This record gives sequence, C-alpha cells and structure tokens, in this order.
Amino acid sequence: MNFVLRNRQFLLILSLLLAGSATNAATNGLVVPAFRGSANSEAGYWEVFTMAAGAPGNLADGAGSTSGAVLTQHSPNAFLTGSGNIYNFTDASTFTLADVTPFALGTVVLQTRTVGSELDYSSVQLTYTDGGGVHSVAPLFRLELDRSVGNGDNVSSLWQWDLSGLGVSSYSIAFAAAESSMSFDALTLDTWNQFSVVPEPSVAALGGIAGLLLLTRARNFKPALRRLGKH
Ligand SMILES: [Ca+2]
Ligand SMILES: [Ca+2]
Repeated sequence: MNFVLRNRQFLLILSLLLAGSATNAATNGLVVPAFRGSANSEAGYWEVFTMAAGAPGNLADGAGSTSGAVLTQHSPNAFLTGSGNIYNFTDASTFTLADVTPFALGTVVLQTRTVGSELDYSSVQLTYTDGGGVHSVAPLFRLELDRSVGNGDNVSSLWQWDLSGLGVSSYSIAFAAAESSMSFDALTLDTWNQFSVVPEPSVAALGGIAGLLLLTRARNFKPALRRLGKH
C-alpha cells in the first residue's frame, strides 16, 4: 500500500513539474503526446459537440483528427450550450467513448476539460472484449494538467493506459460527472501501437528537481520490491 501511495505522490509531484514543460495543445493545459502523428497512431480532438445525448454521438471536430472514435453522453437531461459544450444541471452526465484502431494498441491517452462540477475521477475505466469475455482496465494514473477557478473549477485531466501485449484494437472508455452542473468542454484521445509515458519528461525537467524525485522513487522502489519478494 505504501508503495502505491508513494508512487501516486511521485506522479503527482512529477506532473506538477512536467505539466508546464510539455507542449500545450491549447490554453487549457492539454498536451500533445510526442507520438501524435507517427505511424500506427490515431488522434482526435473534440471542442464543439453536436449531440448532447444518445446516438449518433460526437465525432472529433478538431482539424486533422484521425480517430473515428465516438463520444456519447447518456443522460437525456443534458443539452448543448451556445459554445457547444455538453451541460447538465439536472443530474450527473455519463459518457462512453468508443473506438477501434487498425493496429493492436500499446497505449491510450485520454484528456478532458470540464467546467463547473468535476468528473468522478474514479469512474474512468477502459473496457475491451476478447474470447475470455469483458475486461476492465484501470488507468495507470490521472494527471491534473490545469485547474483554474471560474464558474466552479475548470479542470484539465489526463489518463493513460498500457495495453501492450493484450492484442486490443476495439475498446471503450466510460466516465461520469461527480454531480450535476458539469459542462463538458473538450476531449482529446490519442492511441498508438507502442507505449511511452505521456507527457514525456523534458530535458529541463530531467536535469533538475526531477532527478531528485527519481532518486526518491528508486529508494521507495527497492523496499517495495523486497516486500513483494522480487529482490
Ligand atoms: Ca479509431
Ligand atoms: Ca468546448
């Protein structure tokens, strides 16, 4: 447990260091993974939604989107704001993002921007189906990319999954608002047939304080391995 806790603390601190150094996709802190645009990758950027609830859902509207993934919101009480956000003051919106890829997945990176109420961060789950049935995969971590106080908190978050070796090329991600009055503002989805941690440590970050953090992690890692009997 301690190892898990320390690892989360490490990721949180690292995120504070890295969020400012990664390439910003927009002013709201979303980042551009280094693999975006490379072979065997897909990317989608949703900023203006056209379906508040139900089918056919929302394809990525951002220029250059290659994802083909569809975002569907399920609460019938949600509606579109003038700027094309999905808003729901009656109840907590729930979402499904469904995608297929022309390659076996190495990683999936999801980024969201919300205004007002926040997402239920524990609700974010990826599922896929194979011969063994339906499998649910928890994200490796949630990274808070930005938080600013406006009409409620405006929050940008990033989740990443490692699907290496699972042979997955069709999956969906479910997530939900923590409560009513969430305005769902934007979404990015990046997939790749390989895995590397996003955002990537920058040269500057690695040169300084992050080095100390890596040493801290190494110290925590060895006792954890001993406890697991893998020394
Ligand atoms: Ca796709
Ligand atoms: Ca928007």
